[in-house]
Amino acid sequence: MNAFTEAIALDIAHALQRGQPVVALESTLIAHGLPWPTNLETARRSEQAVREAGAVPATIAVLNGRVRIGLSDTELTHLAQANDVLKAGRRDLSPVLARGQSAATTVSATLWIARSAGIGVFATGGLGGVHRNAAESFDVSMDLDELARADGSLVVCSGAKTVLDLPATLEALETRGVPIIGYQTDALPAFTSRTTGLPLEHRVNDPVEAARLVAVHRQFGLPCAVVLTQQVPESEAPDEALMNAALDDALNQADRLGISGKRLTPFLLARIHEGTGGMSQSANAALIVANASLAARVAVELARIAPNGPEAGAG
Ligand code: PSU
Ligand code: MN
Repeated sequence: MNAFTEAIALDIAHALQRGQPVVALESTLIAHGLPWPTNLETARRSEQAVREAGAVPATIAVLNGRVRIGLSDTELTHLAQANDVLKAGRRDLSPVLARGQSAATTVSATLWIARSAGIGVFATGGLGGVHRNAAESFDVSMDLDELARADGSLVVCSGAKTVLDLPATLEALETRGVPIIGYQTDALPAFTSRTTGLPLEHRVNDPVEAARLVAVHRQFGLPCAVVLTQQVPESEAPDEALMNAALDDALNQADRLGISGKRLTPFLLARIHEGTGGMSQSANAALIVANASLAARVAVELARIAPNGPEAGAG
């Protein structure tokens, strides 16, 4: 029992009570990361991928001033279609809740809500991180600080978004002591790009190995999340040259138009989707679904080997 008990859909609450695997999914990529109708399809396919792997999906958002863990299809559709849904990081939660507003939750907000509800496994697309001009703008996503305090959570992603300063993002994770583990890869993936060429020191090759690592991390009580990162499926990776040209163009446009702060990520993603003729968009969708599936497979193993983890409601 906790402050979020009443916000949890029944199937998720039951799974948590019984120590069955649950995977949290974020909603910003639905409301602000992908265009209609790819966003709704991706949200549905992610939930389906979690179910197929034997876990229960828990998509998280704020609707009319209430935290919601587990959404109906009508609610998912609303998030995907409405244009008045805000983007909420952890710092936006209290004002959005107090004013009765609706918001999609980013990695930082979703991770915090999931952990508070006892859900210890979370899947997303690309992490937020250090933006390219951060030395001047100080634009560093609150995702990083939340990862640093999300003790025992597992976050499955495809590295950090290509639009970021990726070497600086890796350094920032190191500073915060957050382990980042390659899943069947030795280098950091960059979202829709399969590799940044930036080496990762740690690697696992299957869900069992990943689950063991997370179980050890939890046993030690380390105060941060574990990040598990895999590449976009090879058949879906867009052409690198096309991607890079679209990215440069998007960054220039953002600079010219003075787009900054929380509008920057959605702006860049939309421009890149346009600039690659939708190729980055289908890659983006594919990696999100693949991450949901991997998170579920690891959650199933975790529930098997460490039945007293946060999934059992102890978190
Ligand atoms: N990755 C995606 N699409 C997204 C995001 C990440 O595939 O929309 C979102 C995530 O919700 C992440 C957020 O937490 O962008 C980071 O935003 P910012 O850079 O404003 O912190
Ligand atoms: Mn930011």
